[in-house]
Amino acid sequence: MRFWRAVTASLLGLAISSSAAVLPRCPAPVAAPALEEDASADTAGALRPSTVTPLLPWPTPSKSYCNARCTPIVRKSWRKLTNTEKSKYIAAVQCLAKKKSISGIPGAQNIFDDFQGTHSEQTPAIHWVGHFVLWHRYFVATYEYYLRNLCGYTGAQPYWDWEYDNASGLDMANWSIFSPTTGFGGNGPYQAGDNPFGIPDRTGGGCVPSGPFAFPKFTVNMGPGNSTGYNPHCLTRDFSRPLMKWGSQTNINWVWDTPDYGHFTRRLENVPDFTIPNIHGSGHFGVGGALGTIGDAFNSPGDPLFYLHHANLDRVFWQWQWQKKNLPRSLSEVSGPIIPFDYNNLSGGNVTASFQINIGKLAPNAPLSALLNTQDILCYTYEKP
Ligand SMILES: [Cu+2]
Repeated sequence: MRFWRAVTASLLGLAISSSAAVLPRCPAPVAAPALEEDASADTAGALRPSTVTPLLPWPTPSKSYCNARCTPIVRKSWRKLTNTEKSKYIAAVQCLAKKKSISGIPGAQNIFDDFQGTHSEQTPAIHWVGHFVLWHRYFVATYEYYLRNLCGYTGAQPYWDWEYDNASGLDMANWSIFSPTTGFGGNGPYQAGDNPFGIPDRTGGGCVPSGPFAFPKFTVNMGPGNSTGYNPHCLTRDFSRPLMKWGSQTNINWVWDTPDYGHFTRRLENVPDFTIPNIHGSGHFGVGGALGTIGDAFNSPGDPLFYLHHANLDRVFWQWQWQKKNLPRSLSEVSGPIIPFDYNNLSGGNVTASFQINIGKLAPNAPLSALLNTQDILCYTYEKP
């Protein structure tokens, strides 16, 4: 695990070496997804209508594409965690927000901020590009690594399957993810404010009033916008129910119904237009609206929910990859523009497998080729929902 040793070195402030990993193809034990039965697990899912049918069956990753040294940790849905597992995850996030910053980003006070600031600095280069989905995969996996190796968390990064919540028939105010006692807290109170993009039916905008990330227990230390100067403020949310509904199984199916990486990743982001659905926008703007932290393109990782939202997008990608008939292709092929929106390559070329992802001082650079397989230098898989 030379690669993660280098990440550990970066944790300790040591020199960072870059990695040029290749896709190993050796048999590996794949952990069977074990489902923990616990009375405290959320049962709202019983309301899920049977009409929601995923287009793709659940994959069984082929052992022949997995690194022999990797016994993957299994990422589970937030609503399936026990209350004890939930509180351990939240405690680890709070712990990360107390660890001394290593990024050198001006306003960053702690490692949680280092992640937010790293995303903020790179926002103009990592969205509507070919590397969007793999940049965010690496970013979330590195966050998971820090939670585990710096804050004693023993689980995997949970995901928020909003398509399930959307299909439950419950109003989003009642979704378990927003519980102030066992979740991330809910909407902020309504506050008038600028809404330059015309987010429909925004209902909040103020500080998240309760739960583990309420001010001043938890502070967002940079932003809004592209400033990474120190500006401590409260976590805000601004629910927009019409935009949250974009996170549906129907829209996931539309993203899945694509022949190759380039078309897949383009559909995942779709276009920045609030009248056209996209599943990436559901978690960001359904929760963040116009004034919420997670709706701020630069500072969205300032809301701890960011990581559960992006883990779900990564799961959608993972399932699509492992369901493709041509696995060598879906574990090696990349495309899409280097310059945002340059889908016709008028300004630059397409990314290639050797294109380097950089997440600043948080981890060594990694080529796209090393991030396509979640059981290579990364080492995780997903539990069946
Ligand atoms: Cu992003």
